[in-house]
Amino acid sequence: MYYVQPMLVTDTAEKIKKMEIRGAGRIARAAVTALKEHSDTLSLKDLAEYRKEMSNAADLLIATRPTAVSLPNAVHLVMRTLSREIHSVSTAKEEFARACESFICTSESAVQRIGEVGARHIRDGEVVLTHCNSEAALECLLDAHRNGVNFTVYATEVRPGNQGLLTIKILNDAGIPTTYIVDSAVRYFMKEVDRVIVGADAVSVNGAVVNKIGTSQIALAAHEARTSFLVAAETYKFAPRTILGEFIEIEERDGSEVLPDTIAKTLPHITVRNPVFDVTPPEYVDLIMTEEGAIPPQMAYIIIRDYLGWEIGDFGARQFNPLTNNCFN
Ligand code: RUB
Repeated sequence: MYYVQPMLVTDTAEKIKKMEIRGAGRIARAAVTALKEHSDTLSLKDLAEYRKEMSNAADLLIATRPTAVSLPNAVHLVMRTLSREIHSVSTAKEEFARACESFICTSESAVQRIGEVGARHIRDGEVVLTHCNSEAALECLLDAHRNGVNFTVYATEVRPGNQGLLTIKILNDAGIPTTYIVDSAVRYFMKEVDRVIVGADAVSVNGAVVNKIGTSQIALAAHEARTSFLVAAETYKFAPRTILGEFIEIEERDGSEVLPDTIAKTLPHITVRNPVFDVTPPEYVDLIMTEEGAIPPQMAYIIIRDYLGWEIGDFGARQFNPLTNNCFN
């Protein structure tokens, strides 16, 4: 039997590329779900062929968006099951399905736990600013609201993808009073803000946070105004390879997302650049809220070593350890 590009894997990869599935946590869960369904539907009997097919599918998914470290981390986390000693395809499939279900469950409960951790930082009467559309950051706001804390929110528009619309819909549905502002108005309003809470696509070993473009400008304005800047990030968004000094690639998308082709073609001397993430240095981050608790950015290495299982000197020799609060442990 030859490799047939699995529909669900290619569909999911396309949706991630086109940002129909977006947000670091959702991307990770969608990729793992596609891999599980692919594995379930394969009818191969030869273990080497099965492993090869799964590895091709994993590569295809990982290649979709370069910045969200949650994607390769999640894929490696489940794929490592297949590098263990296994003697039959049916056992491999069972163990793989179990690892996928475990990852999805762990990832969802991490968001809930981050919500509880983050909600403790939001107090009555406060004004919180959020940027983009982060499940983890929003869960902090929703949890605080469920606990009866009265606060208001500034939510940014998030050009060019307008993810702010998703955010204000969620906040509106929850009944949280929110003011919607354009990205460039952040510094204007910062003096009224008590706390910024954003999500993350990746966190590097030195505690630098990669998140939606504009986040680092918001951090700068928060720093200037002495406003606390909090990041909500599951441990599987921490980037082990940054221990080796590897940089996290910043995705640059097509300029037509910023300036429609119909206009661009009338302006032949104009080039559009569209980086979609930026890096906030650790000096501007007060706390990173993970499912293991809130940590200062300087503790990012501990998360990579103790919760993801990578250590300096270990590269190449080890794979990821299971996440500690794995639903099946
Ligand atoms: C999404 C974004 C989010 C992080 C965290 O960017 O920057 O803040 O992914 O989200 P895009 P979550 O829309 O380009 O994917 O907490 O949901 O994982």
